[in-house]
Amino acid sequence: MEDTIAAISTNLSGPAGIGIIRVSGEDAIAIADRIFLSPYGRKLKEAASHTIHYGKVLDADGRVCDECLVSVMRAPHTYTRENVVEFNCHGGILVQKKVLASVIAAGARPAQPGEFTRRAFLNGRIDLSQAEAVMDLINAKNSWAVSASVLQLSGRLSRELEEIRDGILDHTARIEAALDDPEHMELVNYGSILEKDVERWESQLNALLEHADEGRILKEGIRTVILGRTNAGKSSLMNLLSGADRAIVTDVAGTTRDILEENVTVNGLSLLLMDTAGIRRTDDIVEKIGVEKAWGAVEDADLILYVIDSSQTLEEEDYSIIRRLKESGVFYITLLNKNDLNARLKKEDIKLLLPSPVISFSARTGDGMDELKRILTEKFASGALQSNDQVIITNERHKYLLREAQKSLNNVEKSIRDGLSEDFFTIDLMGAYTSLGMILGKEIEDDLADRIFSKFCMGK
Ligand SMILES: Nc1nc2c(ncn2[C@@H]2O[C@H](COP(=O)(O)OP(=O)(O)OP(=O)(O)O)[C@@H](O)[C@H]2O)c(=O)[nH]1
Ligand SMILES: [Mg+2]
Repeated sequence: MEDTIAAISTNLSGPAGIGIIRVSGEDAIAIADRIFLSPYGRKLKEAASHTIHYGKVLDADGRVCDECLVSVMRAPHTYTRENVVEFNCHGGILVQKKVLASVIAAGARPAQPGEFTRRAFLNGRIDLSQAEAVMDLINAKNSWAVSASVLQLSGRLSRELEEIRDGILDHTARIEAALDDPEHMELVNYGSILEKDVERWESQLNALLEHADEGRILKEGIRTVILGRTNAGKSSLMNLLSGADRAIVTDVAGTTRDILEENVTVNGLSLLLMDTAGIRRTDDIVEKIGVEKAWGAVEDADLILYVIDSSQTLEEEDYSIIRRLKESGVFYITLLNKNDLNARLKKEDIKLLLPSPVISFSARTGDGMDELKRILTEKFASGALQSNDQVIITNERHKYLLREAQKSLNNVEKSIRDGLSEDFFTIDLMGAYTSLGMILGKEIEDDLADRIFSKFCMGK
């Protein structure tokens, strides 16, 4: 924490208009002054905080690397709460690397991934859940995931958990004081007072956990399994939705053998699409494994797209699929594919067998796509995913700790109901206090923070 760190904060995957080299630490401004040449002879150390200055950056030999604008931000009102300097140089990869090398030669150390955010955390500007929200925001794959991360970054989750922790501490302190000094403080009927608060906290945690599945969907995408008989057109649908020749399509039954995954966005909704092997009895050992995998994928799907070739009649395999879909409890949509050919199956035929939306579709012409998109958005946007105000838990670590806290609170309730003595309450109260604190990074071992920040990208 004592040294000054530097990294390229912009994306290095290709040339861009601007590249930013960020420097943070006590000496950031002094280091920047060593390599910054102002046409007006200005020194950055004399610059007011949060101002921006035009000049040249020199390398170790005094040669000009680039022209740039340099922002000077003094502690503590910065991202890291330390002195921060940002070189806004040209966005070429080589230019950025040269400017960074020059900053390093002038005395900074290359930053680790996530080290700026780590400093923001260690300096108390944000808590761990907010730091994690920064990473989620950067990695967000769709607009809902962005909103969820922004909400968490704003500290909504932190405040809710802090309030519960305050309450817990309050009760614990009162119980312990009374146990220490029974002559002056009484605990008559304390269980029933405590119970009301515990119940309220439990329902708060419940609400957070109830939306946690939406969080997974937001983050990873809706796990969407494309299921159907061989040659129904599953891989064609995969290609149509992903807008690319992702999967091999042939008229040979049994073309797809393995599960093929692809992230696609439909009306701002991300789907983790899985194309599977066509369902049929087969002696081919590879295909057999593929069919088993397809059945397996149904187990943890959020959505199933059941593809039927409408130019054919239903066969035994279709009836097993239909049975499985009904049992699965997963939301499914049936696509009567190949509607550009002569139909041998009608919507009504399917609706009788399988209560679900049925769409007349063609993976070849794209007919039915709009209806599919409409149903998808309707189902997920207006149904499950429209909890604008609710803090949505997107992080597995948070989910786990919320459940741990819930268990501890359950134990408190049980102790109260069983009429146990008050010191039993405090043990589990403190259990919940600790679990919630771990979400915020208040009770945490260093190696956990290390692990979390090591997953960050460079320069953040
Ligand atoms: N006419 C017509 N042909 C289609 C349509 N969709 C797919 N096909 C054709 O049907 C054949 C099988 O398509 P695939 O997408 O490979 O079918 P699949 O379900 O992935 O087949 P397997 O991987 O073998 O299970 C190919 O020849 C496609 O060109 C469609 O909407 N209309
Ligand atoms: Mg296929």
